[in-house]
Amino acid sequence: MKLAKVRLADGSIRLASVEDQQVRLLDLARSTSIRSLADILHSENPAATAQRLIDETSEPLPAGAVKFLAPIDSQEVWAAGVTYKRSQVARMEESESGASHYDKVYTAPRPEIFYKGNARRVSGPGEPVRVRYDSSWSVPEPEFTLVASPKGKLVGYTIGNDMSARDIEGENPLYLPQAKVYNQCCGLGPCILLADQPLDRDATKVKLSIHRGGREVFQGETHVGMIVRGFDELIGWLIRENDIPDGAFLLTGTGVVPPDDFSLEEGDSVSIEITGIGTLTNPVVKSAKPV
Ligand code: DO4
Ligand code: MG
Repeated sequence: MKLAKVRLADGSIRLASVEDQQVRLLDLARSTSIRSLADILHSENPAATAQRLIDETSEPLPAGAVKFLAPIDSQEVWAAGVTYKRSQVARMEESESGASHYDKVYTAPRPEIFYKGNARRVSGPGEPVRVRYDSSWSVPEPEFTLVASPKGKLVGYTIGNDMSARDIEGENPLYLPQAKVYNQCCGLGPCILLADQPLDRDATKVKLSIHRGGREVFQGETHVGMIVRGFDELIGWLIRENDIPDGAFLLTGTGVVPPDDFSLEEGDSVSIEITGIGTLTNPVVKSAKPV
């Protein structure tokens, strides 16, 4: 089952299940304990909880009749890095001083995990993602994203865009938080695929397409089977001495890296498609340097 947060034509925000381009609204008033997306995700059986809350009295809506929002409320967003060989190679090329760190972390028992933000920094489908005005080399990072409950249980999957300023990151590894965390630095959505069925990692493709002026200027593809780490392994490291009382999204790293002469520009459109989840598309904004 896929869970989404949607805005209806009357402006109200509702949770919904999505199947075959049909949206079925959930009625939270049917429950005394479920008040939010987090409550569904953190319940014993999220798929059964959502199914129970489907409002059978209302007609299914076509997906085009609602606006999909980022499927997040109180959760934190974290990201793992250098989990694909492609990312290890790209980081070593971009960073003279940091190359050996990227090399080591790819094979070390402890993965790279960093804080990416909260709902305030996240853009849902159709909302802008940002290139920092002080970066001249920025890229999207299309990432298969895990949804973890407060107990560290893997409850779902979604699409994440770990927007990254490669010049700032490459200049000095200590600048990583500034390269990764800023306004509108993360895309999430369009929905959460609940983890109630086993996932075929090799069959789960991650495709990135970037359009400029109506023309595709980059496209690349990988699959989740290329991630060098297990999902439970990554969540295990995330929650080690680090409580996530509201649950968390964990982006699992990028395996698609545009060529080194490519940087996003204002007006570009970034689309990330992941098998079984859908497509997350965001326009890119970049402000002029303030005077
Ligand atoms: O170490 C830099 C960040 C790595 C990253 O974000 C990725 O591999 O996706
Ligand atoms: Mg990344």
